[in-house]
Amino acid sequence: MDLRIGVIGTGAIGQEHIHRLQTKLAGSKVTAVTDIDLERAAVVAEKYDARVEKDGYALTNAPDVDAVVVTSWGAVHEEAVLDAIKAGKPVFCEKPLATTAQGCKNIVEAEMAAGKQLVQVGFMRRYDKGYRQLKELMDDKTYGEPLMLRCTHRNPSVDESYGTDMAVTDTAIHEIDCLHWLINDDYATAQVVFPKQTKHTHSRLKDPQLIILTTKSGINITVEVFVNCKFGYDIQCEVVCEEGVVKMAEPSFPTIRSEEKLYQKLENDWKKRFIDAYDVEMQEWISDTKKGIVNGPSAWDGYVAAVTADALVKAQETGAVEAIETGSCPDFYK
Ligand code: NAI
Ligand code: ISE
Repeated sequence: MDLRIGVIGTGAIGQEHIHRLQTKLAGSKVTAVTDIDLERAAVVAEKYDARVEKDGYALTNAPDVDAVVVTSWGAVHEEAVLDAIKAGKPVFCEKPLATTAQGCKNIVEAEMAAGKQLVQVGFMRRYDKGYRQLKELMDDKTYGEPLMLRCTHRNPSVDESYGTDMAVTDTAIHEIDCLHWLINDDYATAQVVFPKQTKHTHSRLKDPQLIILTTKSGINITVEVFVNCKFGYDIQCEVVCEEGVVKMAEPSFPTIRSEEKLYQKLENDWKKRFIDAYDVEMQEWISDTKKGIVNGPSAWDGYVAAVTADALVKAQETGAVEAIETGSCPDFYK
């Protein structure tokens, strides 16, 4: 039987998820949608043969909604996820789980009190083929222990509303989630260094930034965030291990020989770069939800991401090395 899904927030990523759920993936059906912009919700509902609910609470509690997808603005995620937990319904929430660490903690506590894991956070990198290949090598310790990670997260450009903290909270947040999962370790410290700034940035944005994380076992991680790099969307991850260096595969494009040049295209859009990952993420969530389990990034992972992001934003301001203190992962999430 199809999993009947209700979607809260019919903006950009909400529409993309509804499109993949209704047209690409197996085993689910979007039955209801809602948005504070009810006209937008109505247009989307009509296009995808769903109905409109008046608000998130009504949608979550509707009898023909088995599970909820939250794709509204970050600031209202906490309330929507808590409603789903109260209703005992599985919920997939786009990042961030909540905009504060305390908000994420409230969700963790509510889920533990309910006694069953229901929450998955939309960190899609864990479903990307390149990262999964690296993860297999890390889990098997094929090249020994990881010692250092060198990553880049480059976007061609950002608009004027993007400020210095967003390099952490909106952009590097994907590495923050995916890297501790990749190397099976917990973060210990956070630091941010600002190199010479690009002329393409604006007064409220420091760009580029070098994020430095260390883990409890002493692994050193650097993530270059450069969001006005101009040349394309460029995600790299290299792990230096004891017995070898492993670099994530680049997305594959044909090699072109033309006009005395030999080159390959680079992706320029994060949606295209991770489109397969979003599909796999949602397909696995559907099948795990039907089995009554959560296998993807949990509410605890959402909390870890929020605490780590807070430490990095503090480090942007202080210039110091800041401690990352999440406490230990409750058995409930192990
Ligand atoms: P958007 O602004 O295009 O869409 C958000 C929609 O939510 C809007 O239509 C808005 O009216 C609606 N909304 C706001 N408050 C609501 C409420 N209380 N109830 C119902 N609807 C409400 O934003 P976008 O780009 O779709 O982002 C949505 C979320 O997805 C954000 O948290 C963002 O960080 C996350 N996101 C995740 C990505 C990923 O790679 N995993 C990529 C892009 C966005
Ligand atoms: C955006 O919100 C994303 O989630 C993308 O994956 C990231 O590359 C981009 O920098 C963010 O703005």
